[in-house]
Amino acid sequence: MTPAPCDLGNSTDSLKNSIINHLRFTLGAYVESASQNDWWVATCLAVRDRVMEHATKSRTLHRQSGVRRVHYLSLEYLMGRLLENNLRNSGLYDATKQALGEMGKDLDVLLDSEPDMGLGNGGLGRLAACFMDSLSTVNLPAIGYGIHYEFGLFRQEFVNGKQVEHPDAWMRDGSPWKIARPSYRQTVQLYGRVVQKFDDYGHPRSEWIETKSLLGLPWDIPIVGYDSHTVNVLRLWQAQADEDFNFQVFNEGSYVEALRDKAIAETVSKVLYPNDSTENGKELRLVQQYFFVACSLADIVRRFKVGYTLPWSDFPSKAAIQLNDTHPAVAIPELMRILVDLEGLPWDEAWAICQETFSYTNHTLLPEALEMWSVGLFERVLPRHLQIIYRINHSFLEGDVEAKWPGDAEKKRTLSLIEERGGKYVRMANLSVLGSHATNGVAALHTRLLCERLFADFYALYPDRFLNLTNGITFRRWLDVCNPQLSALITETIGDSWKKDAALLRQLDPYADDPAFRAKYAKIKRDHKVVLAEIIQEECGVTVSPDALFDVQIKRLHEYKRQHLNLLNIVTLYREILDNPDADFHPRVFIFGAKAAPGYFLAKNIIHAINSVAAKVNNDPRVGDKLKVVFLPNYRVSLAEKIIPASDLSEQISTAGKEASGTGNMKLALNGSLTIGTLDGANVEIEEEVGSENIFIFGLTVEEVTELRAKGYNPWDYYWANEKLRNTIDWISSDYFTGNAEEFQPLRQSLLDHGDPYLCLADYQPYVDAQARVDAAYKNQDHWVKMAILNTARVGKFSSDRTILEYAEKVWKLPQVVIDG
Ligand code: BZD
Repeated sequence: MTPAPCDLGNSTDSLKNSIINHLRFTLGAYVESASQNDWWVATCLAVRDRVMEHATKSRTLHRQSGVRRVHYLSLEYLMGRLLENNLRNSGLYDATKQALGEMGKDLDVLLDSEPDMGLGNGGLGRLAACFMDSLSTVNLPAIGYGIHYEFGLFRQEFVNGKQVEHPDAWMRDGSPWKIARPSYRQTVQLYGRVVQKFDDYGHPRSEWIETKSLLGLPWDIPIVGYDSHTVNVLRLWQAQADEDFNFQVFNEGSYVEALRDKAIAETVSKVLYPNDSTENGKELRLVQQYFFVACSLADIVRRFKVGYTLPWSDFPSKAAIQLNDTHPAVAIPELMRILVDLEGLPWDEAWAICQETFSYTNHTLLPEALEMWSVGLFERVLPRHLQIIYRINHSFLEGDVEAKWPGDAEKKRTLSLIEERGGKYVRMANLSVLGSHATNGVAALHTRLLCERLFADFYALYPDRFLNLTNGITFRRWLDVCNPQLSALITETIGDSWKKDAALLRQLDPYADDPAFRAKYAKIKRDHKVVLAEIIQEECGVTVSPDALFDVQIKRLHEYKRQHLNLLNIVTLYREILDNPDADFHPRVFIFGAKAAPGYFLAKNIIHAINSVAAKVNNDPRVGDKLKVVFLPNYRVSLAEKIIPASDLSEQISTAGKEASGTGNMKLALNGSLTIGTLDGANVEIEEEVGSENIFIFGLTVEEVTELRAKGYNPWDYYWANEKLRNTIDWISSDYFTGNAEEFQPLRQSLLDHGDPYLCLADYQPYVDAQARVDAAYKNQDHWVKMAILNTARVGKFSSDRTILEYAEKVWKLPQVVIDG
């Protein structure tokens, strides 16, 4: 008889027992002398035990019922901390807090000691993390696949105002959340060459030979949904050396040589590339992409083959595969290789299966971010995949393209999977569109521009394959976890159903007119500002008043996001305060958080400029409390969770047409921070939801940007026409801020000599005017709070549960499968 597993109850006593057992038997520590880290690990493990039960149940039920599952392929997952989210989602928060309290431990202190799991750069990686939360919450059968990076996104420090990068050893001490699954290890081939062989019937078959191999060890992280028993997993692959490969060398006594190869193999999953908007064409990056894709597809195929013997034509009815941008697009030729070379399917049949299986999300319109691989490099690393891509391309250009535009060489050139100008490159975006049945943009405006511009010819050929799926955020982490006070106020006012149906937040609308509710709402905001002021004091050594307006710009540093436009306004205000000390200006704290890609010179120059202006402004006695500027170092998910609830104003000021969607804009609006923004990305939809009277919109529209460029944009015209602007730029590029007039010449040159590619000068005056409207509005606190409440009440659309349910319905055709408790 199989003995029953021990009882894992959710009571305080049961949790206490589990924590103590883990301290003693897993960690070998005495309760009396256990370290803080021991307590944190033991608590995580106690929670994990309870979660794993549901993970096993979910997996078993999904397998037994034979439902289709979605496989989310992403090179990045920006998970942040997991303990608090898992506690709140699973309903164990109160009991655990009490259990620890009774043992003399403070849960909040433990929560704050957890290192962030920062396996992503920015929006794209965080979106993947929000989606994993929603998939479990709305009971969809899903598996996330990615890379188990040893080092996540670098840790940022400022030295003399300049960014310095350090490695992020997030799991140096291990992580209690991940579980190794050695029995599902996979072997991956790379390099080598292709030969033609013939099978017993005389049919030609390609064989990929003389390859190098690499092992992938999967680590599973359970993903707990809110108030649901579905626990999906995130499966991350770690690269290891294939020991057989080195056996010979090893036996010959070349011990050190053999270990050197092992070290080389392990570099594949060593570190996350820190670029969020330019491709670098590095071989290791391509190897990373193929490594995780090949492991994941082999895993998906393994699961398809276990248990039942279905024809391959049934594969898409069991497995949907979502490509998070083009980074995993090599999955398309990889599935073709599996089906044609290994399984012997006819080409056309295999291609139909591929298109039915894959769908692709585009996250950028920036031309420099579109992924392309040089044909030479691609051929060396993945020779068989290149052949497959050539054949796909040939059938496409001579088939559908020729049929629609007979003899049109120009159409063939733009639609080809191979870019031929200036060297030959594989275009991963074209491959992704062609190999999928659905391509989506991430906000309405972005999707429109994809159809009209980036993929116009593909759209003309296959209009039904394009759709919009506006991004969303998980309201659990971005309200319940990061702002439990506001979450509690909402629940006490309208009940807690909003946590699963965010549209219900609209019920808060009438409370904007209720002075008692407004007072409570305003107090919560102020309390968060007090906490953030302490963090600012600690991190930046700057004293700020919680009564000032907290003006926040948090996102990756990029010219198109225009942190430097924000800086132009700050310097303009600085001068105004000096010129006109008695002006009625409400005190403001400008708060930045941003990492720059280590090789992005101008982005680093902008960080240095902001820090240098901050140093002057913050120490100028003539300014006093009126203006403070702080750049919080090492922006990351756990820091965002502290800044967002304390923010009054949300800076979303990208050049129209450049930000695909943005998701920080949604998090800030949800927490009652009013947006000052351009009509770009999801800002357009935020305005539609909250009402134009509750947002500060300014600047050129996409059409106006196009028009201005067509007629010839010259930033010098704006420079000479606007004295304030001229003085501002001249001042920044003088020696005033650092003692060295050379320091910010790169910034000045970008704005003037290099043509101001993101139109900061054109949008400068409208932005300064919009900021003046903000200042005036903030002076009427009652009205401001009302607007803030209406933002919280009206952004229900931006819940990632809504987004995920749309993917499930329109793209994946997935059933919801409820798991019993
Ligand atoms: O994706 C971002 C977009 O810039 C945002 O507008 C959008 O809201 C989010 C989510 O859809 N894109 C990224 O974050 N991109 C990257 O991080 C990235 C990473 C590696 C290589 C290229 C881009």
